[in-house]
Amino acid sequence: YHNLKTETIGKNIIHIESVDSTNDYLKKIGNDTEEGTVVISEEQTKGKGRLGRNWQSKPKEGIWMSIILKPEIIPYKAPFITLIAGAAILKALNNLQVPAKIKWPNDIIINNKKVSGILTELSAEIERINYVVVGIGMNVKNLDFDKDLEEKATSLYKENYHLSRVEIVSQVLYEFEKLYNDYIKNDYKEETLKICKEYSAILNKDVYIIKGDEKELVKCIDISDNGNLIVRDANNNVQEILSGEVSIRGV
Ligand code: BT5
Repeated sequence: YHNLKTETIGKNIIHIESVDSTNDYLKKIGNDTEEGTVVISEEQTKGKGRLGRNWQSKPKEGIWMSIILKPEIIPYKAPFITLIAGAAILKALNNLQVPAKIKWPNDIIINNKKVSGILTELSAEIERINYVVVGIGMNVKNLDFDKDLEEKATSLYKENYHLSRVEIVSQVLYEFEKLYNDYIKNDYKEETLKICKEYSAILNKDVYIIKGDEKELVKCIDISDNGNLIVRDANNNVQEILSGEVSIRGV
């Protein structure tokens, strides 16, 4: 990672062969670890998605990495960091000529299949953040997936983008650092919001919002300043959807 152009993010990189989950790795050492430390593993034996779901992370096929952050912001502002990571991934991929889109809040897709996902975890007191761990998974070299994922997952190689993992990591961390500093130091969110809207796969579309066993058909109309999804429901009421609690499925 010698060509890394960042100042704090990735200054310290821990590269390991195998781990249960890079998020869990950082959470165990969170209080004693410097902001910006990045853990990258060649394999995860228990990669995690949101809400207890599984993230397939086979050896050497993708980027399985986590970043630890110690922002001095109030805890409720932490979920926006997921959108910052999403915007950084979109910018990085677009810099590398890969036309990716985002399915709010945490899915990066190519040709309607998921290529990358983000899992943000927070350790906080009432008013204060101890640390935030941002996990990024990206399928790079996978040529096939387990049966249950075949229809909905893809990799950069499968889409004919032959990029090296190091190059992508450098770009993602570089773009992430800029957007993250804007947010933490200047409370500046516009660039992240602009990217998430411009490359959105769901704005102006009808989708199902899935929350537990409930499923509701809505039209996505905007992303609010704090990163929530604004939708219009079947009764023509406008609702603001918080990330973290829902999944979104196309119609
Ligand atoms: C996510 O959850 O998309 C978050 C994924 C975060 C993974 C990174 S890897 C480094 C760090 N360490 C971890 O342990 N995790 C993070 P969610 O939106 O809940 O999506 C999970 C769903 O995506 C699963 O239920 C599958 O349907 C699908 N999925 C699982 N593995 C996949 C893969 N490799 N590629 C595409 N889709 C996958």
